Amino acid sequence: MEMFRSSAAHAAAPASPPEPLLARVIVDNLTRRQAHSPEGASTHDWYMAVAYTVRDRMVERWLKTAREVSREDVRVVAYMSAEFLTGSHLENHLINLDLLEPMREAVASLGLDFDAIAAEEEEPGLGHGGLGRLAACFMDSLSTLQLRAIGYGIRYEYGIFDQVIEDGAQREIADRWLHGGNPWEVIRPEAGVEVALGGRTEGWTDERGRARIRWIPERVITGIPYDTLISGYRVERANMLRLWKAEARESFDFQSFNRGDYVGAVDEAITSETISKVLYPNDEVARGKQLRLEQQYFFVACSLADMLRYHMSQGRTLESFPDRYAVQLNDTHPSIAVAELYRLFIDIHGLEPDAAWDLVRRTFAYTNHTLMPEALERWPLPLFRSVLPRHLELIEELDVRLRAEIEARFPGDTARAGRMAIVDHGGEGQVRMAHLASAGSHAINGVARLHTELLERDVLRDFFELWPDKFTSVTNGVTPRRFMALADPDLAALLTRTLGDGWLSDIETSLPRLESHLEDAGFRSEWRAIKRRNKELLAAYVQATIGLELDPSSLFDIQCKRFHEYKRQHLNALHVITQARRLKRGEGRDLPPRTVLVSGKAAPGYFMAKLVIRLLHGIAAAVNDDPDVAPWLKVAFVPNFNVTVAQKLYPAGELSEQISTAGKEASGTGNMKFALNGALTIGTLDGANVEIREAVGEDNFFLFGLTTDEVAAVKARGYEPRRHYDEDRELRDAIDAIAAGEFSRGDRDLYRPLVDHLLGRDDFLLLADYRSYVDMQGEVLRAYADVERWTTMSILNTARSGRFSSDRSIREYQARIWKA
Ligand code: 26W
Repeated sequence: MEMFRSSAAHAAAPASPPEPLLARVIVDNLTRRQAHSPEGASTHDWYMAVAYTVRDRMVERWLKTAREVSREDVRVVAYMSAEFLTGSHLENHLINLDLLEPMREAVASLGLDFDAIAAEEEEPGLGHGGLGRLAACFMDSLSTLQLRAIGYGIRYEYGIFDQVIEDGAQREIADRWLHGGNPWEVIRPEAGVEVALGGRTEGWTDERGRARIRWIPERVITGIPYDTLISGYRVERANMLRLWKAEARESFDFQSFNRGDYVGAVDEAITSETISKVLYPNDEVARGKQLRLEQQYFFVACSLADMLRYHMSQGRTLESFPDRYAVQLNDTHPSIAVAELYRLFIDIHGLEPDAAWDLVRRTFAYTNHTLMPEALERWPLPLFRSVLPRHLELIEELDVRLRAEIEARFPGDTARAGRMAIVDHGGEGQVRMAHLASAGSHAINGVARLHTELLERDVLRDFFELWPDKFTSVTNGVTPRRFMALADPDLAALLTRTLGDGWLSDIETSLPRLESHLEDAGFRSEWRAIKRRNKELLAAYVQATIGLELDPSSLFDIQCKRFHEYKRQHLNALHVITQARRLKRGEGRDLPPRTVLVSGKAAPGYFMAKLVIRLLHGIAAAVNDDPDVAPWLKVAFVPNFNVTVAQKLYPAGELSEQISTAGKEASGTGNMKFALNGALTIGTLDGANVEIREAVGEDNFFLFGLTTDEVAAVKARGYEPRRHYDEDRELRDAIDAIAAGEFSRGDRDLYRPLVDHLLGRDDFLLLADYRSYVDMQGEVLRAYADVERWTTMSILNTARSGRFSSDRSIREYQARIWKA
């Protein structure tokens, strides 16, 4: 082992003396924490040793922040989210601590391969997609902007499934991310919380003769917090993520055991632990499952009890709670918090309902992330009553309040009151969580300008008309630390050489300075060379993963996101089929070659989405081995899209596919990551695409498709998708090819559900947007053929996308909602 040769060896180390301390500390951690000598250590042991070394470096910053929070009268942001898609921690912390290079050298000085060590880290897949990743980007920016914050969530034992592709079909594998141990978390058993569930309520009279209600739960479980440090970029502070694990109060029932009822002895433990066992795999579709409601209430109850306990332990008053904590509800998943805090104030702390409600509203703010009706959570009343009987009583009381407020503002408008009620008593009854969140919050925001407009105009129209001042819009953002510096180190190095060392702390003001280098030939050729290298790296990964050789001189056209019909991965497929048929006819061979890469998971129960994944594999099989097509067009499905895979895709992207039906994608954040890495967008005027196009300039954006209003008009007129099929020969050919089994080894039945849907309903207007999309894709290739023009457009996309930093988003939340 290098480490044990005489120190003379080290004298020869590169210019910036490596941190010998680092190497020594790593070996110390290997021996002390992993109980391994360097000789016998596995790469995983070295990873753990390196991880502990980095974690130890940050503990001081964390304790410093905690001390300040306890001493100062600062407001703490509590970000409540059922999902945190953090990605791997090691390299992100090293970027934030400016230790990546020194660590690479220290590890090299031990004769080890840093990348192999870093690859040992299991990515915590504690989320599905956009919402979960946004929460993680926000935590990075909260730390970097040195705002005191706690991220509250669930420590799922099994995160989002791993996707494997078998014969073109997705198969889900359980994500045992914890099996190798997790060096980044610290268990806090002393901060455990007891959470009640089920049961009934009963009245009682308190010492002041007041009629009170108490909750007699059917069962009580324990929540144990696990804390993970969240570092910031080049700052002396760190925040934390407090994720809750469910455990039985009594993890072992000796009486049952002594009675020989061995199953009974651990029964409670098993049932309790299931609450934090697994992340629900479906996104954008609310399935009223009891366990999901219990998961939501569990982490909310733990988190609010944790905040109140700390608040009271500091001798602070309940009245000052909203001044101390700004609680952000990341969609409706944690919105039961509104009723829980109301219950705690009234039932536990004996506050008067009016005072309690005022405190509740001043504490919460609610972010909506979707317009999809099926994604809005509505809990069946019987289920809700059986799990949370006391909360239902309180919510019924809140509905009385709400009705009074509506009556005062819209006298006699019972229809409006009915539409707005939190509890919809129609049929078996439903508890509408978006209504609870809206009523219980002082601020409501959408995640892109168009999205907020649609919220105010449609989904939350009644609430906007009642409380217009509550509504604001905060366009999403992404952290440049992970999605530029970590994912695209060559680009980051060029930006550091060009913009100076501090660019990463404030890309909103630094990136625009790139425009002054637009005419610099050296800068331009480096720009192209970096993109080329990133494409070669991705090509190597694709070769290694699916055994497909890609042409790094071709246009890398990438669509990576969750599979959903509104995201229209099947529109991308229709374009590929059309292109392949043209090439088969010998057309378009004068244009540059294109590589279409698609990546994303489908919810396990989402039949149509899984069918589109199969179709893409069928098309790839047909195209990639066809000598008349493959030299100009190849298709690659990159399996198991997650944060780690995403970090390989964004830097290599040249064309970013953001092709959702206008009015459906709330914002999108992948669109921002691609633009920041110099990719050009082909997209509709949907979500944040609208603002990206405004920022980069319409000449540097490939726009197509119907607008939101045009979509509404087409639907209002009565949409007949078959008309497009009849009138557009290329479209008809493409659909007929699918129906004929060309991508399913002649099986004409496999894709029938998809073809029938497209020709029958086509809810997401693929056929209506097909021609505009295919023609714009032609524009793209013609633009790509002009290397200098493309380089300019690419540089301008990066230079003008600084506003899509999550630092800017957090500054807006801070200024308009939290005022922390
Ligand atoms: C109840 C099941 C469920 C689970 C997750 C319903 C809805 C969700 C999320 C809201 C889905 C989601 O991730 N939405 C995405 O949020 C991103 C961050 O704001 C946006 O950029 C995306 O446009 C939006 O689809």
